[in-house]
Amino acid sequence: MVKPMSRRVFLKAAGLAAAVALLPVRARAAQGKPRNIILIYADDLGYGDLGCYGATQVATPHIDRIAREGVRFVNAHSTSATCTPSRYALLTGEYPWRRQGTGILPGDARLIIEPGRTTLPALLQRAGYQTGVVGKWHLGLGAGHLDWNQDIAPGPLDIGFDYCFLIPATGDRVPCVYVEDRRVVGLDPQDPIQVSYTKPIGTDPTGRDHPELLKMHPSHGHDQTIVNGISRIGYMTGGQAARWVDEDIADTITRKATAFIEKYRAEPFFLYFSTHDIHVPRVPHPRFAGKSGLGPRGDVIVQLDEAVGTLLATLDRLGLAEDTLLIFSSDNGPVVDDGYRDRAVELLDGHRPAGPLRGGKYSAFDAGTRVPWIVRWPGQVRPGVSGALVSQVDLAASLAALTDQKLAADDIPDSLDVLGALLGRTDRGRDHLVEHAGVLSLIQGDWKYIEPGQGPRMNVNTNIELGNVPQPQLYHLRDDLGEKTNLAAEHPQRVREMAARLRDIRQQGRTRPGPR
Ligand code: NG6
Ligand code: CA
Repeated sequence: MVKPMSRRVFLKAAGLAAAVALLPVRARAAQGKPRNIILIYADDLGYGDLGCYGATQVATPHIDRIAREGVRFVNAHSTSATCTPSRYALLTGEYPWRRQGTGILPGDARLIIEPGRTTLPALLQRAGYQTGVVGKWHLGLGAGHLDWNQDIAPGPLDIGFDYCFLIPATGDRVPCVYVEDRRVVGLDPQDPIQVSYTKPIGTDPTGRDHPELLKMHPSHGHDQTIVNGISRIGYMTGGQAARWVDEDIADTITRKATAFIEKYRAEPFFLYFSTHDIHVPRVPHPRFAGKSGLGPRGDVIVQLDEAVGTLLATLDRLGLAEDTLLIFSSDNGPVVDDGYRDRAVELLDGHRPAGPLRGGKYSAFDAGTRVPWIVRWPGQVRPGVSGALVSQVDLAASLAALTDQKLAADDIPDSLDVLGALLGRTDRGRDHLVEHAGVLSLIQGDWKYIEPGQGPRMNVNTNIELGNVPQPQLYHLRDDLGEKTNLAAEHPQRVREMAARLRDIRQQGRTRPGPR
C-alpha cells in the first residue's frame, strides 16, 4: 500500500512551504499542475498481461518501467467490460449505463457524445492544454448517415480535442482507414468510400464467400469485407489507397503520437494515446511476429510495450519526462479468442491474461473491469503500489481538480475527485464503485454484489464466464479475489442493502455530490 506521500512540492524547504501556505488556494493548485498529461489507453489488456502485474511469459520492460517509477494500482477499474462504454465514461465522466446507445458501436455509428458537453478533453483544453487523441476512437463520428468522403463532423474536434488521428471504430470493423482531423487520410476522390453494416456493398470479396483469400480466418463473426487479407465486421467499398495495413498500425499511430509531442513540446499538452493493441485482429509487425512465444496475442503485447517505450524515449529525449503526468490503463479485461483463429488459445502456455481474477472481457466478474493502471509523475508521485479503489470515470474530476477547473452542477455526473489516490498520496479512493457488464455490480469496501440477470451465463464464442445469472451474487473480494464463493445466501441483509444502494445510484442519476 502506498504510504501517505510527503507533499514534496510544497514541503521541500520549510521556508518555501511557509510561503506557499500563504497563497490563495487557486494559485496553490495551479502551481501543482503538470506541464503535460499523457493517457495511454490499451485495448483489451488484462490484469495479468504485464510483467509488473505478475506475467512471467511475456516481457513488458517499458510498461514495467512506468510501474517502477510510478504508482501501480491493484483495484482500479474501467467502468465497463467492453470498449465503447468504457471510453464514453472516460471522456464524459458519466456512467455509460445511464444512457441508451453506449454499447459496442458499429463503425458507421454517429458520435454519441454531444458537442458542447463538458468532457475530459474540454476541461483540459480550457485549462490551457493542447489536446490530442491518437488511435482507436469507437465513440461514433458524424450525426448519422456520414459521408466518409467529405468533412467528418461532428467528431473529437467538436468535444474538446484540438487534434485527432483516428482508427474510427476498431481494427476489426470497417472502414479500415485513418481519419485525421476531419478527413480520411490518403483518400483518392476518384475512389470514394462507402460503408454499410446492413447489406453487402460494392464488389469487394467477403470472408464468407472467399475464405481462400484470407490470411487470417474468423472463428466467429468477422466474415464480411476483406481488407488486407482479413475479413472484418461490416462492408466497405472504395478507398483502396487509404486502407490501412494492419501490420503497420502500431508504428503509424505511435509516429503520430510522438509527432504530437514534438510539435507541442514547448506548450502544455494532453495526449490521449489509444492503442489498437491488443485488440483483434492481432497482426503484429514482422519484427514482433513469433517474439513472445505465445502467438500473435503475446506478440502484440510486446508490440504495445515497444510503442510505450518509444513514447517514454521521446519524453526523455525532449526533457519532458519530469513534467509529464503519465497514466497507463486498459479499456476492459482480456479475451483470448475474440473472433479470429490466431491460435491464441492453443499457445497460451499457462499465461493467465486475467491473473488471479475470474471472468474476462464482457464479464461481470472482476476481470471484466479491474485493469492495469499505472500513474507516473516524477518528483510528484512516489513510486509504490496502491490498493485505492478508483475508476476511469474519475479521471475527469480528478484532472479538473489538478488543473484547477471549476465544474458546473451537471458536469461529469459520476466523476469523483480521487486525485490524492491517483498521485499516491492516500490509499483512499472511492468508497464504492459500479461495474458494468451485462448486469451491474456494486463494490463497497471488501464486498461485491452482482445483481441478478437473465444470462447468458457463458459467452460460448470467447469461452468467458459472464457472471450473469438469475441469483444475486455476493463475494468478499479481500478474502476471495477470484470470486469463487457466493456468500449471498449467508448474508441476506447485506445483499438487500447493496441491492438498495445500487437502485439508489441508478435513480439518483449521478454520483458526484450535487449543488446545495
Ligand atoms: C464483438 C466482436 C469482437 C470485438 C468486440 C468489441 C464479434 C463476434 N465479436 O462484437 O471481436 O470486436 O465486439 O470489442 O463480432 S471492444 O473492445 O471494442 O469492445
Ligand atoms: Ca476493448
